[in-house]
Amino acid sequence: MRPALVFALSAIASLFLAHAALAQERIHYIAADEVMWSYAPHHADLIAGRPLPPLAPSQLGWVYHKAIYREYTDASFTKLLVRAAQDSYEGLVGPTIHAEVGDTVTVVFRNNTRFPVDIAPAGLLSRPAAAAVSPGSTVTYRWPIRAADGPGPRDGSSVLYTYESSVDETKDQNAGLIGPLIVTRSGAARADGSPRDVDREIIALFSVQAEARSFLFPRNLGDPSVNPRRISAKGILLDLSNAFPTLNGFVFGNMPIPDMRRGQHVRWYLLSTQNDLDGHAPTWDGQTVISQGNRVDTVGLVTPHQVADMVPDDPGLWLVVCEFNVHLLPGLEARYRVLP
Ligand SMILES: [Cu+2]
Repeated sequence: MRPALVFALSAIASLFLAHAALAQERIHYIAADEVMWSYAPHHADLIAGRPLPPLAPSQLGWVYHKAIYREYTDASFTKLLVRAAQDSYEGLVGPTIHAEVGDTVTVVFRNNTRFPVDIAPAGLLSRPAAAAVSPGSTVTYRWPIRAADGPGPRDGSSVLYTYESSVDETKDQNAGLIGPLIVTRSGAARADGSPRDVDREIIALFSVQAEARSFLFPRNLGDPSVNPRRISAKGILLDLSNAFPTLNGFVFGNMPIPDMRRGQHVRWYLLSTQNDLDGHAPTWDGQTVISQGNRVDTVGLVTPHQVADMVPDDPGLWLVVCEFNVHLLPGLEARYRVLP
C-alpha cells in the first residue's frame, strides 16, 4: 500500500475510534419502590397561608401508598442514592437520566413493589419492548440513544422524554411511576450528560394523580392509616374523587422551593402524565421563557414532555402554577426563588 493511502486510512480509523470512545454507557440502578406519599407534608396551604381545604366527601386524605422510581448506588439495591438538597423539589418524580446522542443508557431495574411493573422510555426512536417484571425480580434494559432521538435543528442543546411503567400505563402512572430522560446533542454535553450551555435544570411534572386509578388504590382503601373514615369503593365516583393536580407530587405550595440565580440559563423540563384529566398550562410569575422559539409566560403542555428556557432577571420568590382553574384551585401551585 502506498504510504499516503496508509496514512489516510489510519487517520480515518483513529477518527472513528476517537468518536467511538466518546460514546458512553450510562448505568443507573433504579427500583420501583412502594412509599407513603404526602401531597402536603406541611399540612397547610403555604401560598395562601391557611389550613388545607377540608376533605372532599370521598377523599381518603392527603397521604397515600404510592409506587415511585428511586435510584440506588449499585446492583445490590441496598443503598439509596440520596438526592441533593437543591433537587429535593423533584418529589415523586423518578431520577433524571441524562444521555448524549450516541450513548447507551443501561438501566438495572428492580421491582420492589408487589405488582408487575417495568421501566420503558416513551418517545425514543428505538422503544424497546418491555415485559412486565414480576415482584422482587431484577432486569437490565439497554436503550441506545440515536441521532433521531436528539435535538432537532430548532431545538436547544437538549430535549426531554419520559420513562414510565408500561404494564398498565394508567394504573402505573397514577401510582407515580414516571421520570425524565434528557437527551443532549452530540458534542454539547458535560461528562454527566447534561447540556454544557445550561446552568440549572429544573424538572417539573404537571400531573393529575388520580388515586382511584392507581394499582395501589385497593391497598389505600383498606389501610385505616390512609382511610381513617373507612370510605368504601362503592361510595366513590372512581375517576374524579381522590384526584390531585400536582407539581412533582405536591399541592398548595408544599413543593420544596428550587433556587436559581439571576442571569443563569435555566432550562425547565416540563413533563406531564397522560390522563384525560391532564393537559396543563404551566405559567410563571416574574419571568418569561422561550419555548419552541416563542417568548411566552405560559406554555401549552398537551404533550408529555416539553422544554422552556428562562434567564431570570427579577430576584424574588415567584409562583409557578397551572393556569387552568380546574387544576390551580385544587392546588397545582408551587414556588421558585431567583437569587440576586
Ligand atoms: Cu393543569
